[in-house]
Amino acid sequence: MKFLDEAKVFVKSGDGGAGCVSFRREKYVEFGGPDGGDGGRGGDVIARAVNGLNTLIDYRYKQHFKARRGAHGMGSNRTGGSAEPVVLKLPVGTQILAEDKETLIADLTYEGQEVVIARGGDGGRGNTAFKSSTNQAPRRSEPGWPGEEMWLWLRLKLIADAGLVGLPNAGKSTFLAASSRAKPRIADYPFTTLHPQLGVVGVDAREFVLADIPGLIEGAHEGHGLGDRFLGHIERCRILLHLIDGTDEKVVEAYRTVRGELEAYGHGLAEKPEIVGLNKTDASIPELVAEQIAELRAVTDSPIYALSGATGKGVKPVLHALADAVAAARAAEPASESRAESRAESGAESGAESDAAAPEAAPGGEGEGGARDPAATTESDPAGPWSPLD
Ligand SMILES: Nc1nc2c(ncn2[C@@H]2O[C@H](COP(=O)(O)OP(=O)(O)OP(=O)(O)O)[C@@H](O)[C@H]2O)c(=O)[nH]1
Ligand SMILES: [Mg+2]
Repeated sequence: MKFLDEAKVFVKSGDGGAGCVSFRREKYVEFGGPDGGDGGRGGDVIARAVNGLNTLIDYRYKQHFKARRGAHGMGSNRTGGSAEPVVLKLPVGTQILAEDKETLIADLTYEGQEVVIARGGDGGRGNTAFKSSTNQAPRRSEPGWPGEEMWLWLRLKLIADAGLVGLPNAGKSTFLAASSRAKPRIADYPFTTLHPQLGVVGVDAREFVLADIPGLIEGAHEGHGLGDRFLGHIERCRILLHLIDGTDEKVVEAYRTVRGELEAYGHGLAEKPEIVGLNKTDASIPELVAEQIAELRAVTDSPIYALSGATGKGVKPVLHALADAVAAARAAEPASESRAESRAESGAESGAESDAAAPEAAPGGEGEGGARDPAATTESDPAGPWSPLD
Protein backbone atom coordinates (compact mmCIF):
# COMPACT_ATOMS: atom_id res chain seq x y z
CA MET A 1 0.00 0.00 0.00
CA LYS A 2 1.39 3.33 -0.90
CA PHE A 3 0.83 6.22 1.41
CA LEU A 4 2.89 8.88 -0.13
CA ASP A 5 3.59 12.51 0.02
CA GLU A 6 5.51 13.81 -2.94
CA ALA A 7 7.05 17.01 -4.11
CA LYS A 8 9.09 17.98 -7.12
CA VAL A 9 11.94 20.42 -6.67
CA PHE A 10 14.55 22.03 -8.83
CA VAL A 11 18.04 22.27 -7.42
CA LYS A 12 21.06 24.04 -8.78
CA SER A 13 24.43 24.21 -7.15
CA GLY A 14 26.50 27.33 -7.55
CA ASP A 15 28.94 27.81 -10.41
CA GLY A 16 32.56 28.18 -9.48
CA GLY A 17 34.04 31.66 -9.55
CA ALA A 18 36.32 32.54 -12.45
CA GLY A 19 40.08 32.64 -12.07
CA CYS A 20 41.70 36.01 -12.44
CA VAL A 21 44.34 37.34 -14.80
CA SER A 22 46.46 39.85 -13.00
CA PHE A 23 50.07 40.90 -12.77
CA ARG A 24 51.95 42.24 -9.86
CA ARG A 25 52.58 45.90 -10.43
CA GLU A 26 54.59 47.70 -7.89
CA LYS A 27 56.93 50.57 -8.01
CA TYR A 28 60.54 49.48 -8.40
CA VAL A 29 59.60 45.84 -8.84
CA GLU A 30 60.25 44.69 -12.33
CA PHE A 31 58.81 41.53 -13.80
CA GLY A 32 56.35 41.24 -10.97
CA GLY A 33 54.86 38.15 -12.52
CA PRO A 34 51.31 36.84 -12.58
CA ASP A 35 49.28 37.06 -9.40
CA GLY A 36 45.70 36.26 -10.43
CA GLY A 37 43.93 34.19 -7.78
CA ASP A 38 41.63 31.23 -8.26
CA GLY A 39 37.87 31.50 -8.19
CA GLY A 40 35.91 30.22 -5.18
CA ARG A 41 33.80 27.09 -5.17
CA GLY A 42 30.10 27.38 -5.86
CA GLY A 43 27.69 26.38 -3.10
CA ASP A 44 26.49 22.81 -2.81
CA VAL A 45 22.87 21.82 -2.45
CA ILE A 46 22.60 19.51 0.53
CA ALA A 47 19.71 17.42 1.80
CA ARG A 48 19.57 17.00 5.55
CA ALA A 49 17.23 14.74 7.51
CA VAL A 50 15.68 16.44 10.50
CA ASN A 51 13.24 15.45 13.16
CA GLY A 52 10.09 17.38 13.72
CA LEU A 53 8.95 17.50 10.12
CA ASN A 54 6.14 15.24 9.09
CA THR A 55 5.24 16.12 5.57
CA LEU A 56 6.78 17.79 2.56
CA ILE A 57 4.58 20.84 2.90
CA ASP A 58 7.44 23.32 2.59
CA TYR A 59 8.36 21.98 -0.80
CA ARG A 60 5.03 22.77 -2.27
CA TYR A 61 5.37 26.44 -1.53
CA LYS A 62 8.98 26.78 -2.60
CA GLN A 63 10.24 24.63 -5.40
CA HIS A 64 13.52 26.11 -6.59
CA PHE A 65 16.71 25.89 -4.59
CA LYS A 66 19.78 27.54 -6.00
CA ALA A 67 23.09 27.94 -4.30
CA ARG A 68 25.18 31.03 -4.99
CA ARG A 69 28.21 31.07 -7.21
CA GLY A 70 31.74 31.25 -5.87
CA ALA A 71 33.40 34.65 -5.90
CA HIS A 72 35.88 35.39 -8.66
CA GLY A 73 39.57 35.28 -7.98
CA MET A 74 41.36 38.59 -7.61
CA GLY A 75 44.76 40.11 -8.00
CA SER A 76 47.49 39.67 -5.39
CA ASN A 77 46.75 35.95 -5.49
CA ARG A 78 43.49 36.35 -3.67
CA THR A 79 41.24 33.35 -4.00
CA GLY A 80 37.56 34.08 -4.31
CA GLY A 81 35.35 33.08 -1.41
CA SER A 82 33.39 29.86 -1.66
CA ALA A 83 29.62 30.10 -1.48
CA GLU A 84 27.54 28.76 1.38
CA PRO A 85 25.62 25.56 0.72
CA VAL A 86 21.86 25.56 0.45
CA VAL A 87 20.34 23.01 2.82
CA LEU A 88 17.02 21.30 2.19
CA LYS A 89 15.61 20.17 5.49
CA LEU A 90 13.60 17.03 4.93
CA PRO A 91 11.70 14.72 7.24
CA VAL A 92 13.47 11.54 8.21
CA GLY A 93 12.28 8.84 5.84
CA THR A 94 12.36 10.98 2.71
CA GLN A 95 13.67 9.44 -0.44
CA ILE A 96 15.22 11.58 -3.12
CA LEU A 97 14.65 10.35 -6.64
CA ALA A 98 15.83 11.54 -10.01
CA GLU A 99 13.40 13.16 -12.41
CA ASP A 100 12.49 9.76 -13.86
CA LYS A 101 11.03 8.97 -10.44
CA GLU A 102 12.87 5.66 -10.37
CA THR A 103 16.54 6.24 -9.81
CA LEU A 104 17.13 6.55 -6.10
CA ILE A 105 19.63 9.27 -5.36
CA ALA A 106 19.46 9.25 -1.60
CA ASP A 107 17.46 7.71 1.19
CA LEU A 108 17.39 9.74 4.37
CA THR A 109 16.99 7.24 7.15
CA TYR A 110 18.33 8.83 10.31
CA GLU A 111 18.32 12.23 11.84
CA GLY A 112 21.21 14.46 10.90
CA GLN A 113 22.06 12.51 7.76
CA GLU A 114 23.39 14.78 5.03
CA VAL A 115 23.76 14.11 1.36
CA VAL A 116 25.18 16.45 -1.24
CA ILE A 117 22.67 16.28 -4.03
CA ALA A 118 24.25 18.87 -6.29
CA ARG A 119 27.93 19.68 -5.96
CA GLY A 120 29.00 23.24 -6.39
CA GLY A 121 31.32 23.93 -9.34
CA ASP A 122 35.01 24.35 -8.60
CA GLY A 123 36.51 27.74 -9.07
CA GLY A 124 38.62 28.37 -12.16
CA ARG A 125 42.35 28.78 -11.78
CA GLY A 126 43.86 32.21 -11.97
CA ASN A 127 46.81 33.00 -14.15
CA THR A 128 49.33 32.30 -11.37
CA ALA A 129 48.56 28.63 -11.85
CA PHE A 130 49.64 28.74 -15.48
CA LYS A 131 53.08 30.15 -14.82
CA SER A 132 55.84 27.96 -16.19
CA SER A 133 59.45 28.27 -17.12
CA THR A 134 58.54 28.93 -20.70
CA ASN A 135 55.61 31.20 -20.08
CA GLN A 136 56.27 33.47 -17.21
CA ALA A 137 53.56 35.93 -18.01
CA PRO A 138 50.52 33.77 -18.84
CA ARG A 139 47.38 35.63 -19.74
CA ARG A 140 45.34 32.59 -19.29
CA SER A 141 42.82 31.78 -16.63
CA GLU A 142 39.88 29.45 -16.35
CA PRO A 143 36.25 30.30 -15.97
CA GLY A 144 34.59 28.64 -13.02
CA TRP A 145 33.17 25.18 -13.51
CA PRO A 146 29.44 25.13 -13.77
CA GLY A 147 27.29 23.79 -10.94
CA GLU A 148 24.84 20.99 -11.46
CA GLU A 149 21.17 21.49 -11.95
CA MET A 150 18.35 19.01 -12.00
CA TRP A 151 14.76 18.28 -11.09
CA LEU A 152 14.29 15.87 -8.24
CA TRP A 153 11.39 14.09 -6.65
CA LEU A 154 11.07 13.99 -2.91
CA ARG A 155 9.00 11.15 -1.63
CA LEU A 156 7.92 10.45 1.89
CA LYS A 157 6.01 7.53 3.26
CA LEU A 158 3.34 8.89 5.50
CA ILE A 159 2.17 7.80 8.89
CA ALA A 160 -1.26 8.93 9.88
CA ASP A 161 -1.50 11.51 12.67
CA ALA A 162 -5.26 11.24 12.98
CA GLY A 163 -7.51 8.30 12.24
CA LEU A 164 -11.16 8.11 11.22
CA VAL A 165 -13.25 5.42 12.84
CA GLY A 166 -16.93 4.67 12.72
CA LEU A 167 -19.57 2.29 11.48
CA PRO A 168 -19.82 1.65 7.77
CA ASN A 169 -21.56 4.53 5.98
CA ALA A 170 -20.82 6.97 8.78
CA GLY A 171 -19.31 9.28 6.17
CA LYS A 172 -15.64 8.74 6.91
CA SER A 173 -14.51 8.80 3.30
CA THR A 174 -16.68 11.82 2.60
CA PHE A 175 -14.96 13.59 5.48
CA LEU A 176 -11.53 12.68 4.14
CA ALA A 177 -12.49 13.96 0.71
CA ALA A 178 -13.83 17.19 2.20
CA SER A 179 -10.73 17.89 4.19
CA SER A 180 -7.91 16.80 1.91
CA ARG A 181 -7.24 16.27 -1.73
CA ALA A 182 -7.54 12.53 -1.39
CA LYS A 183 -10.21 11.03 -3.59
CA PRO A 184 -11.61 8.03 -1.77
CA ARG A 185 -14.55 6.07 -3.07
CA ILE A 186 -17.80 7.17 -1.55
CA ALA A 187 -21.09 5.34 -1.85
CA ASP A 188 -24.26 4.72 0.11
CA TYR A 189 -23.58 1.09 0.83
CA PRO A 190 -21.49 -0.29 3.67
CA PHE A 191 -17.87 -1.25 3.13
CA THR A 192 -17.25 1.08 0.25
CA THR A 193 -13.78 1.58 1.60
CA LEU A 194 -11.86 -1.66 1.34
CA HIS A 195 -8.39 -0.37 2.08
CA PRO A 196 -7.09 2.44 4.21
CA GLN A 197 -6.61 5.77 2.52
CA LEU A 198 -4.57 8.70 3.64
CA GLY A 199 -4.90 12.37 2.93
CA VAL A 200 -2.81 15.33 3.91
CA VAL A 201 -4.99 17.91 5.61
CA GLY A 202 -3.94 21.54 5.64
CA VAL A 203 -5.44 23.85 8.24
CA ASP A 204 -3.96 27.32 8.08
CA ALA A 205 -0.23 26.70 7.91
CA ARG A 206 -0.45 23.40 9.75
CA GLU A 207 -0.59 20.03 8.18
CA PHE A 208 -1.36 16.56 9.38
CA VAL A 209 -2.08 13.19 7.88
CA LEU A 210 -5.57 11.77 8.19
CA ALA A 211 -6.34 8.09 7.66
CA ASP A 212 -9.67 6.69 6.53
CA ILE A 213 -10.15 3.01 7.22
CA PRO A 214 -12.97 0.58 6.44
CA GLY A 215 -15.98 0.74 8.73
CA LEU A 216 -16.19 -1.33 11.88
CA ILE A 217 -19.19 -3.39 12.87
CA GLU A 218 -20.02 -5.32 15.97
CA GLY A 219 -17.81 -8.37 16.13
CA ALA A 220 -15.14 -6.83 13.90
CA HIS A 221 -12.55 -8.18 16.31
CA GLU A 222 -13.86 -11.66 15.52
CA GLY A 223 -13.57 -11.00 11.83
CA HIS A 224 -17.07 -9.74 11.12
CA GLY A 225 -17.40 -7.28 8.29
CA LEU A 226 -13.95 -6.49 7.09
CA GLY A 227 -12.73 -7.25 10.57
CA ASP A 228 -10.39 -5.16 12.62
CA ARG A 229 -7.23 -5.85 10.67
CA PHE A 230 -7.09 -2.31 9.39
CA LEU A 231 -6.99 -0.87 12.85
CA GLY A 232 -3.24 -1.44 12.78
CA HIS A 233 -3.03 1.50 10.43
CA ILE A 234 -4.26 3.89 13.04
CA GLU A 235 -2.32 2.46 15.96
CA ARG A 236 0.22 5.22 15.69
CA CYS A 237 -2.31 7.99 15.30
CA ARG A 238 -2.26 10.64 17.95
CA ILE A 239 -5.98 11.19 17.88
CA LEU A 240 -9.09 9.47 16.57
CA LEU A 241 -12.06 11.14 14.94
CA HIS A 242 -15.06 8.98 15.66
CA LEU A 243 -17.77 9.75 13.14
CA ILE A 244 -21.38 8.91 13.86
CA ASP A 245 -24.15 9.00 11.30
CA GLY A 246 -26.70 11.46 12.67
CA THR A 247 -29.42 10.02 10.47
CA ASP A 248 -29.01 6.74 12.32
CA GLU A 249 -31.65 6.48 15.02
CA LYS A 250 -29.38 5.01 17.62
CA VAL A 251 -26.37 7.20 17.85
CA VAL A 252 -25.40 6.02 21.31
CA GLU A 253 -25.51 2.43 20.21
CA ALA A 254 -23.41 3.27 17.18
CA TYR A 255 -20.91 5.00 19.43
CA ARG A 256 -20.78 2.08 21.85
CA THR A 257 -20.36 -0.50 19.11
CA VAL A 258 -17.29 1.18 17.71
CA ARG A 259 -15.83 1.85 21.15
CA GLY A 260 -16.36 -1.79 21.98
CA GLU A 261 -14.40 -2.86 18.95
CA LEU A 262 -11.58 -0.45 19.72
CA GLU A 263 -11.38 -1.89 23.21
CA ALA A 264 -11.48 -5.46 21.98
CA TYR A 265 -8.67 -4.69 19.56
CA GLY A 266 -6.45 -3.32 22.29
CA HIS A 267 -3.02 -1.93 21.37
CA GLY A 268 -3.90 1.28 23.15
CA LEU A 269 -6.54 2.35 20.64
CA ALA A 270 -9.26 2.77 23.23
CA GLU A 271 -7.01 5.02 25.30
CA LYS A 272 -6.24 7.40 22.48
CA PRO A 273 -7.70 10.88 22.60
CA GLU A 274 -10.95 10.97 20.70
CA ILE A 275 -13.13 13.58 19.06
CA VAL A 276 -16.69 12.60 18.34
CA GLY A 277 -18.21 13.95 15.15
CA LEU A 278 -21.96 13.77 14.79
CA ASN A 279 -22.13 13.68 11.01
CA LYS A 280 -24.73 14.29 8.31
CA THR A 281 -26.38 17.13 10.21
CA ASP A 282 -27.50 18.55 6.86
CA ALA A 283 -29.99 15.72 6.68
CA SER A 284 -31.24 16.28 10.19
CA ILE A 285 -33.03 18.99 12.13
CA PRO A 286 -31.39 21.14 14.81
CA GLU A 287 -33.65 19.80 17.56
CA LEU A 288 -32.67 16.26 16.80
CA VAL A 289 -29.01 17.20 16.59
CA ALA A 290 -29.22 18.82 20.03
CA GLU A 291 -30.94 15.78 21.42
CA GLN A 292 -28.35 13.42 19.97
CA ILE A 293 -25.53 15.51 21.33
CA ALA A 294 -27.08 15.39 24.77
CA GLU A 295 -27.38 11.62 24.52
CA LEU A 296 -23.78 11.25 23.46
CA ARG A 297 -22.57 13.56 26.15
CA ALA A 298 -24.08 11.25 28.69
CA VAL A 299 -21.86 8.40 27.56
CA THR A 300 -18.61 10.08 26.65
CA ASP A 301 -16.28 12.79 27.89
CA SER A 302 -14.78 13.30 24.45
CA PRO A 303 -15.49 16.62 22.76
CA ILE A 304 -18.48 16.39 20.44
CA TYR A 305 -18.83 18.29 17.20
CA ALA A 306 -21.78 18.46 14.86
CA LEU A 307 -20.85 18.54 11.22
CA SER A 308 -21.71 17.61 7.70
CA GLY A 309 -18.96 16.16 5.61
CA ALA A 310 -21.13 16.46 2.54
CA THR A 311 -21.76 20.21 2.75
CA GLY A 312 -18.56 21.01 4.62
CA LYS A 313 -20.44 22.72 7.40
CA GLY A 314 -18.74 22.27 10.74
CA VAL A 315 -15.76 20.52 9.20
CA LYS A 316 -13.28 23.27 9.85
CA PRO A 317 -13.65 23.40 13.65
CA VAL A 318 -13.09 19.66 13.70
CA LEU A 319 -9.94 20.04 11.62
CA HIS A 320 -8.71 22.75 13.96
CA ALA A 321 -9.31 20.54 16.96
CA LEU A 322 -7.50 17.66 15.28
CA ALA A 323 -4.59 19.87 14.28
CA ASP A 324 -4.34 21.20 17.85
CA ALA A 325 -4.30 17.69 19.27
CA VAL A 326 -1.69 16.54 16.76
CA ALA A 327 0.50 19.57 17.45
CA ALA A 328 0.21 19.04 21.21
CA ALA A 329 1.10 15.36 20.88
CA ARG A 330 4.06 16.17 18.66
CA ALA A 331 5.32 18.73 21.12
CA ALA A 332 5.03 16.29 23.99
CA GLU A 333 7.00 13.68 22.12
CA PRO A 334 10.64 13.41 23.13
CA ALA A 335 12.71 14.85 20.30
CA SER A 336 14.83 11.75 20.13
CA GLU A 337 11.93 9.47 19.39
CA SER A 338 12.52 8.62 15.81
CA ARG A 339 9.57 8.65 13.54
CA ALA A 340 11.81 6.94 11.03
CA GLU A 341 11.56 3.64 12.83
CA SER A 342 7.85 3.75 13.04
CA ARG A 343 7.75 4.80 9.45
CA ALA A 344 9.74 1.79 8.40
CA GLU A 345 7.55 -0.50 10.43
CA SER A 346 4.31 0.91 9.21
CA GLY A 347 5.61 0.66 5.67
CA ALA A 348 6.32 -2.99 6.20
CA GLU A 349 3.03 -3.79 7.77
CA SER A 350 1.01 -2.02 5.16
CA GLY A 351 2.59 -4.40 2.72
CA ALA A 352 1.90 -4.79 -0.94
CA GLU A 353 -1.76 -4.85 -0.68
CA SER A 354 -3.56 -2.35 -2.69
CA ASP A 355 -3.43 0.11 -5.43
CA ALA A 356 -4.69 2.78 -3.12
CA ALA A 357 -3.58 5.80 -5.02
CA ALA A 358 -1.13 8.09 -3.41
CA PRO A 359 -3.29 10.70 -1.85
CA GLU A 360 -2.39 14.00 -3.23
CA ALA A 361 -1.21 16.27 -0.57
CA ALA A 362 -3.30 19.28 -0.02
CA PRO A 363 -1.86 22.35 1.60
CA GLY A 364 -4.79 24.47 2.49
CA GLY A 365 -7.03 21.84 1.03
CA GLU A 366 -9.87 22.40 3.36
CA GLY A 367 -12.01 21.12 0.67
CA GLU A 368 -14.79 22.37 -1.37
CA GLY A 369 -17.18 24.38 0.67
CA GLY A 370 -15.13 23.50 3.72
CA ALA A 371 -17.09 25.13 6.50
CA ARG A 372 -16.94 28.63 5.20
CA ASP A 373 -19.80 29.60 7.39
CA PRO A 374 -18.36 31.71 10.18
CA ALA A 375 -21.16 30.58 12.46
CA ALA A 376 -19.79 27.09 12.15
CA THR A 377 -16.49 28.04 13.69
CA THR A 378 -17.42 27.44 17.24
CA GLU A 379 -14.13 26.29 18.61
CA SER A 380 -14.40 27.99 21.91
CA ASP A 381 -15.96 25.34 24.09
CA PRO A 382 -14.11 22.09 23.78
CA ALA A 383 -16.74 20.25 25.74
CA GLY A 384 -19.51 20.90 23.32
CA PRO A 385 -18.66 23.07 20.38
CA TRP A 386 -21.57 22.42 18.14
CA SER A 387 -23.67 24.96 16.42
CA PRO A 388 -27.31 24.54 15.58
CA LEU A 389 -28.00 24.53 11.94
CA ASP A 390 -29.97 27.21 10.34
N1 LIG B 1 -26.56 13.80 3.91
C1 LIG B 1 -25.30 13.45 4.09
N2 LIG B 1 -24.82 12.31 3.56
C2 LIG B 1 -23.55 11.99 3.75
C3 LIG B 1 -22.67 12.81 4.52
N3 LIG B 1 -21.46 12.23 4.55
C4 LIG B 1 -21.57 11.10 3.84
N4 LIG B 1 -22.80 10.95 3.35
C5 LIG B 1 -23.31 9.84 2.52
O1 LIG B 1 -23.22 8.65 3.26
C6 LIG B 1 -22.85 7.57 2.42
C7 LIG B 1 -21.62 6.88 2.95
O2 LIG B 1 -20.54 7.77 2.88
P1 LIG B 1 -19.04 7.28 2.92
O3 LIG B 1 -18.19 8.48 3.04
O4 LIG B 1 -18.76 6.34 1.80
O5 LIG B 1 -19.05 6.48 4.28
P2 LIG B 1 -17.90 5.62 4.95
O6 LIG B 1 -17.98 5.83 6.40
O7 LIG B 1 -16.60 5.91 4.31
O8 LIG B 1 -18.40 4.15 4.61
P3 LIG B 1 -17.53 2.81 4.51
O9 LIG B 1 -16.33 3.11 3.71
O10 LIG B 1 -18.44 1.88 3.84
O11 LIG B 1 -17.22 2.43 5.90
C8 LIG B 1 -22.66 8.17 1.04
O12 LIG B 1 -23.83 7.98 0.29
C9 LIG B 1 -22.45 9.62 1.31
O13 LIG B 1 -22.87 10.43 0.23
C10 LIG B 1 -23.21 14.03 5.07
O14 LIG B 1 -22.54 14.81 5.74
N5 LIG B 1 -24.51 14.28 4.83
MG1 LIG C 1 -15.39 4.77 3.28
